[in-house]
Amino acid sequence: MKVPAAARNRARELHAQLHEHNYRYYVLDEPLISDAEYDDLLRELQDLEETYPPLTTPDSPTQRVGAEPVKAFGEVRHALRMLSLDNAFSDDELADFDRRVQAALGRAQVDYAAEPKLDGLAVSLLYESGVLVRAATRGDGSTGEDVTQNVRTIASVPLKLEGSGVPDSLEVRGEVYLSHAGFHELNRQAGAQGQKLFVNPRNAAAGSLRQLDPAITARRPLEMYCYGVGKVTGGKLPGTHSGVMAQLAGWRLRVYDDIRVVHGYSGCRAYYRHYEKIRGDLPFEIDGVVFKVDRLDLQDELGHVARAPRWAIARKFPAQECETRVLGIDVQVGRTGALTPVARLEPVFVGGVTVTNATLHNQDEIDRKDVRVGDTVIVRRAGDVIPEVVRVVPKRGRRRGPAYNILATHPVCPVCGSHVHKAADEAVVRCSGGLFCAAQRKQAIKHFASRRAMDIEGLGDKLVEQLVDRELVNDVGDLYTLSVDAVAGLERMAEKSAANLVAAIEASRQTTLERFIHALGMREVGESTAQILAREFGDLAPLMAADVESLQAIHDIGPVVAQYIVDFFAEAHNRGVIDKLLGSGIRWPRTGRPAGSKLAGKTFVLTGTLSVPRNELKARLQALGAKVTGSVSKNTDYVVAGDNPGSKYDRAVELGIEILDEASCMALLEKS
Ligand code: D41
Repeated sequence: MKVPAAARNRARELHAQLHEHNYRYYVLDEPLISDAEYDDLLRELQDLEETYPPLTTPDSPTQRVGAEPVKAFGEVRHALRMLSLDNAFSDDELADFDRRVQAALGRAQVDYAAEPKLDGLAVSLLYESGVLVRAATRGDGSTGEDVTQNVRTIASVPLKLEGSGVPDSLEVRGEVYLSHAGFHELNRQAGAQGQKLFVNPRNAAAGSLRQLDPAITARRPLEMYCYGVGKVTGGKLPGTHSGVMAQLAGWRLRVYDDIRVVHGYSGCRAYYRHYEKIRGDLPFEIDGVVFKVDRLDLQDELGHVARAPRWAIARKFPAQECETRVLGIDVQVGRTGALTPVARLEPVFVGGVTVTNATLHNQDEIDRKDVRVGDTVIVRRAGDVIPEVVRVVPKRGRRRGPAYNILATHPVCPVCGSHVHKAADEAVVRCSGGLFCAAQRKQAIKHFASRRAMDIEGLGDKLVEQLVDRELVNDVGDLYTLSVDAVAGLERMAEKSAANLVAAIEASRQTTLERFIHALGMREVGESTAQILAREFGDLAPLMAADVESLQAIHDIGPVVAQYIVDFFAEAHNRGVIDKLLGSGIRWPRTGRPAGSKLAGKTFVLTGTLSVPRNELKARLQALGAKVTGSVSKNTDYVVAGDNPGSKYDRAVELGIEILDEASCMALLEKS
C-alpha cells in the first residue's frame, strides 16, 4: 500500500510527541500535558494507522494497548546468562562478603554501587538498533519465556531508545513489579468482579506478565526498573555499574534515582540502615538492598560461582515473624528417605502469604525448641524459603501436650511401612525402603524432571504422584517409554496435554552431561557439584568408574561426597536405571575435556589487563578442560599475567607457580 508523504510525516510527529509525553509521565514523573490531550494524540495516530496499516511499526506508541492473544509463550535463549543474587541476612554476612571481595581483589577498600532490591520478577529486554524487539522472563537463567507483547504494554519500558551512542544490540536486565497502589487497585477491581484476589504484589506482577492475552496485561499497572545489562555489541558502555546505569537513563530507560556509590562495608551498612528506615514510605515493596562492585573490570576479575556473581550481594531485610498455633505434626518423606517433621498450623498471614505449614527440620531441632502439638509458636518466613517454626511462646497455666518424638510416632515409614533408622552421627531419621518407598521414588522423579535437572516441562508434582501410584512409572527410566495413551488416561489429562507431556519428555533427551549428573539425584551432588564432575570427567563412563581417591583428588569434592558418589554407582539398581536411560536415547554434546588435552584439569588464574576479553580467554581455557579460579593458591598451575598485574602475581612468585604472559598462554592454547 502506498502511504502519502503527509500521513507518513504526521505519524512520525505523533510518534515523537507520544514517546516524549509517555517518557515524561511514566519515567520522569513530570507530565507536560493532560491525560485527555495525550488520548487525543494517541487516537489520531490510531486512526492514521488504521487507514494506512504500513504505519504500524513495532515501536509505535499504539503498540502498548496489547496485541492478539497467544496460545503459549515461545522460548528465548538469553545471549548472556541471567545470574541470580547471593543473600546476606545479617551485618556479619555483609562484612564477610566485603572481606571476600577485598581478599580476592587484593584491595583494602572497594566501592560498591548500592540500590534497593525490588520484589518483582526479573526480565531481559533486547534492543536492536535502539528498538525493543524482544522481552523475556528470566526462566532458569539461560532460557526464559518470550513475553515481548506483554512487556510492550508496560508504559515505563521505552519501545525505542533515544540519544547518542545507542549500541547496535543491547540486552537490558531489570525488575518488573507492581507498586502498592497498583496492587491495591488491581485487587479492588478483582474483588468487585468477584474474582480471586492476589496474595501479594509480587505474585500479581508475575501473573500479569504471564498472561497469554496482552490486552489483559495492558490493563495491569506494571512498572519496571533496570538494574543491569547483558550482552552488548556495537557500542561502548562506561566502565562502572553506576556509570552504565546513568547511561541507560540517558537513553530513556527507567533507572532508580537513588543508586549510590558507597565505600566499603561501612558505606554499605549505612545505605542498608537508611532503606530499612524508609522502606515503608516507598511506593513499592522492597525486600532488601543490593550491593555490586562498581568497577566492571573488578567484577570481571571476581567472576561468578555456579549461578551467582561473586561481585554482588543482596542484603535482605530480616524475615517476617508471626504468632500462631500448632495443630499437629506431620511427617514428609524426601528423596533420600529423610523424614522431615512439619508443623500443621492455624493459617496466618506472614510476609505476604498465608502460611499453613512450617518445617521443624528434624528431631534435634524439635528437642531444642521443645515444640509440641497445641503450642503457640513464632513462625518465620523469609523470601522464597520454606517457613519455619522459630520458637515456642510460653503460655502460663496452659497444660501442654506430650513431647514429640518422631521415632515413637513413626517407627516405620508413613508411606511404605519400611523401618526407619537414625544414624548416630546424623540428626535425620531415614526410611530404609529405598526405591521400594513410593515417596522416595516420587521425589526422585520430581527432582529428575525439575527445571535445573532434565527440565521436563509439564511434569509437575501431581502428575508424578499419579504416574507412580498407577505404576506407570517406577523409576526415571520408565519416563521415556510412556505413551500418549497411557498418560491420557490420567486425571485431568486431555489428549492434547498428554501429547505435550510426551513431547516434552522426548525433547529432554537432548541434554548436557552436568544436567544429567544433577538429575540422577546423588546425595550432596547439587547443580554446582554436577558441573564440576562433568568438567572433570568429560563423560559419564569415567565418572561411573571413578574410585573414592580419584574423586577426592578433585578440588571441592570431600571424602563424604566422594563416598556417596561411589556408593550410588555401585548400586546395581542405579546402574540398571542408567542403562535404561542411555538406551532410550539420552545424549549430550561431548564438550567434555578431550582426552588428550594437556590443559585438562589444570587450574589457571588470570590477572592484570589482557588484550582479549577476560571472559573469552576463560571460556577458551574451560573448553579445553581447564579450570579458571579467582585467587592464587598452591593448587594453581598457571598464572596468566597481563599488564599491571596485582598482588596475584606476587603471590604466584612467592609460591613458585608458573607465570605465563599473554602470548605464551595463547601459544599454549594453540598447541592444546
Ligand atoms: O531490584 C532487584 N530485584 C535486583 C535484582 C537488583 N537491583 N539487582 C540485581 N542484580 C542482579 C545481578 C547482580 C545478578 C545482575 C537483581 C538480580 N541480579 C536478579 N533478580 C532476579 C534474579 C537476579
